[in-house]
Amino acid sequence: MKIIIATHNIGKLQEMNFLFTEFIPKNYNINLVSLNKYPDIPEVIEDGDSFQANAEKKALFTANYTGEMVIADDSGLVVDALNGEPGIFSSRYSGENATDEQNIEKLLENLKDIPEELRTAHFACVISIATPNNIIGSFKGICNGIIGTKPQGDNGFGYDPLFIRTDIGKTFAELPHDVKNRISHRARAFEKAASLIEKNIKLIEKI
Ligand code: ITT
Repeated sequence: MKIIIATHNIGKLQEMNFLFTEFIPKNYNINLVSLNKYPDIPEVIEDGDSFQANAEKKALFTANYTGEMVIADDSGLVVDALNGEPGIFSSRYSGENATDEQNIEKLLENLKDIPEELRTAHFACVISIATPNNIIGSFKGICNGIIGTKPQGDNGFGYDPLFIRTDIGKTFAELPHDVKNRISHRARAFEKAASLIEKNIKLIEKI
């Protein structure tokens, strides 16, 4: 069966694929499809005031447009010394269509006078599940760390090269994919969502 992942972000899609193999039994034969397979779908304006509001808006709109079961993720980096910025604006921190590199540069500039002990932050992720006209559930996960003073590592996406897990002493971008994907905010949210996702797969597949 087909499940739509309501994202254009390839990094998120790869992590979702990993999380499905970790948390959903393999016998369902699921094909995860991103919005890149729907080039004509209108863009969802992410004007909610929380990760949950934006995740639910993306999930419901996409379910209504495609007629399929949808999983949407709204996520971002919450930096304590910046009063929670960039937060829900993480993907467009340095402007619309900003690249990861530009966002990283802006974050480093805004934190340049902040000492290490005050560079605490967390990643947050809300995963919402929807079918046409129906939000089935939303689940939040967070992951704590600190913001480094220069980008390190080539794995992952977004702010991964700056986000240091203090217990491991490495950025997310320096960790192998499977290690990040077991401890991340997205993994924590998916873990909570998994049984409801499975229940709906069974309902749709009439298993
Ligand atoms: P979609 O809306 O199409 O899913 P997006 O990248 O715009 O793609 P969001 O609006 O949820 O998605 O913004 C999330 C941003 O937060 C993302 O672009 C990254 O900059 C950052 N982010 C979220 N999760 C991350 C992670 O695991 N590692 C690094 N950065 C992450």
